[in-house]
Amino acid sequence: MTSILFEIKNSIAFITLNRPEKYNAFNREMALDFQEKLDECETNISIRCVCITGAGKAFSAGQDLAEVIDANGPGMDQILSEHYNPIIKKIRSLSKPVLAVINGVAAGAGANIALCCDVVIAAENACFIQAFSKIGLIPDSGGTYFLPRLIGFGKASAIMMLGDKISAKEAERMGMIYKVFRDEELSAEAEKMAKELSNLPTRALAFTKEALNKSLQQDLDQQLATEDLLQQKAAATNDFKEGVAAFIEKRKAGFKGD
Ligand code: LHQ
Repeated sequence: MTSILFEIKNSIAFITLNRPEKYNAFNREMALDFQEKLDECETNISIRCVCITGAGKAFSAGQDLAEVIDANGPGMDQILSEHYNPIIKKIRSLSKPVLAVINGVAAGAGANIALCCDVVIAAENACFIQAFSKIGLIPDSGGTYFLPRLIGFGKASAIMMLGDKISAKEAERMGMIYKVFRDEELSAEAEKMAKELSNLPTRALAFTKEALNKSLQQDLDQQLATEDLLQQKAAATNDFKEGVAAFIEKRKAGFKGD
């Protein structure tokens, strides 16, 4: 059984974490395969949206803890540098929108991979756990970067230190994620949102993502300069011409992603 399922349908790449009996916990094989699929999403120009979810009951329980104590498993010096850090960087630099569809528990690195995606939606029964403190680790996979920026420093410290289980509804209320849907509606809503994202002007979304990435570090002057530069790039796309033409002609725009 392959630990990552990958399907491209109507310009949308569906990546499914697929070790359901282990709550889709990451071992080395799954982490490397995931990276390969993210690379394919970048290079395949037919893909205009990436949708990540988990098979079975969980989204992902983070690192496979059995692998950590396996003498033949990867060393502690490899797990972040070769597994999770490249995953987070690939998602943040991917020039297509990444939609995380949280179907169940997202714990440890599983939670923080979810939180670095562009749009995060979840089922009502899903939850987020910064499980690290319970096993004597610190939050990783970008968690200490994204969570305080999403929900504020105080709440992030409490959640990370206590390791509390945060329900999807609570996560939505705090601004940790975008929206919650009823369990039985999640996959239809995810397909609808992925379709919408894939039909938008893909290059403008990539420039938006680039500007947002930079906004996490730059001051206002630098950010205004970044917007100026990227807006000129957006204005040079065919999709911008199409967007304006469609507005003037009072019709729906047909963006092609170029
Ligand atoms: C698992 C796991 C799991 C293996 C559930 N591994 N099997 C970075 C640096 C270096 C090293 C370490 O890691 C990291 C990054 C990290 O991600 S650290 C954080 C690692 N994750 C955790 O500590 C979470 C551990 N899991 C749990 O706390 C619970 O399983 C949760 C809260 C996720 C779900 O609880 P339940 O709904 O009660 O399910 P369960 O505990 O019964 O789990 C279901 C099955 O999945 C079970 O297998 P079994 O054969 O007994 O039915 C678990 O053993 C397996 N599983 N998480 N991380």
